[in-house]
Amino acid sequence: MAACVLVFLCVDPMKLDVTKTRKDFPILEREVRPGVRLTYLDSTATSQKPLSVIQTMDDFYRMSNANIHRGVHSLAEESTTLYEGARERIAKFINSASARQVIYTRNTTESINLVAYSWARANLKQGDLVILTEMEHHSNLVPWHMLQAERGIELDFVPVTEDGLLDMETYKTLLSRSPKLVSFTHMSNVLGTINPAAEIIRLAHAAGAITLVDGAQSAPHLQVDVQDLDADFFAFSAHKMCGPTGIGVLYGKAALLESMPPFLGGGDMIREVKLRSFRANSLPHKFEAGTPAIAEAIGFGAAVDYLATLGMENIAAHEHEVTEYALERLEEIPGVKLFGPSADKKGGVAAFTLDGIHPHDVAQILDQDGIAVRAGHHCAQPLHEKFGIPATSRASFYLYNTKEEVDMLVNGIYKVKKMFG
Ligand code: C6P
Repeated sequence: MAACVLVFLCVDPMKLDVTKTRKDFPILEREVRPGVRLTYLDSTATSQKPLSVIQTMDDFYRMSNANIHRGVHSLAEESTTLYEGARERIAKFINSASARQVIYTRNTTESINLVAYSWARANLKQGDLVILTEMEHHSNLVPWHMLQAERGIELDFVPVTEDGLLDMETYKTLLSRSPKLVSFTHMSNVLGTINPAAEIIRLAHAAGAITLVDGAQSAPHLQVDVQDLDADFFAFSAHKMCGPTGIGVLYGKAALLESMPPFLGGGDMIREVKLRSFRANSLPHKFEAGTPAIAEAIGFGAAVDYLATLGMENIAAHEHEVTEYALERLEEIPGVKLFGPSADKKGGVAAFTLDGIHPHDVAQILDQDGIAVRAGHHCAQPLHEKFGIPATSRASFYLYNTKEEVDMLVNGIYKVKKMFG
């Protein structure tokens, strides 16, 4: 508590102290090869982890490791308390009305699949319409393709405009066809577009549809308030928000989650089992079959503590500053084509092509200088098709990135251009 007070006395609470923040991430100190420092511009794929998360998980395995919900011995109680305590803090982080509405999953992908297998298979029949968008990640496309093949549901898509925004007028037209579900990404992992989620949800509800928000890219970067959004389901992953891999969350409105059948069957998700029948457990355990990712859930709790201490608004403001600078600098480079809207409508993502040079070559040459960017379709192949390109190079920015790193990227791109003549 005393430390908290000191932090706020010493640092302008509106401004993220990036030099100090970087010291929390041991990996940022490393050299990729002798003499070459890491410039990590791939947090959209996965973020780096602060010491507090690493230490929390290390402490758990050293001191408290035991299975949860299964023992009365001290360690079992301790690990259960830590695991459920993390759930409480994650619930608070997204302003869920209760922790029982926060279901632990492996990641965003599994959260979306949970809705597709449980809610959708119980509620959708042949001909029912699900609205998606053209900027979805494969995780929010393929589960619906699978259901379409199995059930004959219909899919339709909100188009993406040339400047990387959702075409809201067409969305309104699609809503007149009485969809059952609208499932969309809050923030695009390629264009960086921050979609008007509250408005999309309000319109969906007015048309009688329920909503699923893919928050994989928004939860790490924006202040998310699931009650304010009025989202029916909200899916996100720990590993993109300073937490470990192997743990994610599906948030859902209590009445919906209560009404849904279990997803996977096994231990912990049951109240009673007979040879020929079972009764499901209450929320949230109904959807958490088998021994879960205990250390990872506890690490996720430490990650949201870390983000909350820095302040999500401060994180978003810092990322905006770096992204705005990055877009300005990248635009200056002849042959660079950027995708997505202007900085005021997007998060910390800059996807681009470089005239005549394959994105994989760009990424590989940047790597020689320790600059980590991703190249490919970023699991958003239909979006790339829409723009008539097979792939992009993508630099992404998080709370530890600096304008100096943007300069490194820009210099690196000039070097790529020089190498290719
Ligand atoms: N995008 C990227 O490099 P998982 O893998 O389940 O944690 O997250 C899936 C996912 C879902 N939706 C969006 C918008 C995403 O960006 C991602 C993950 C990473 O862009 C890995 S492909």
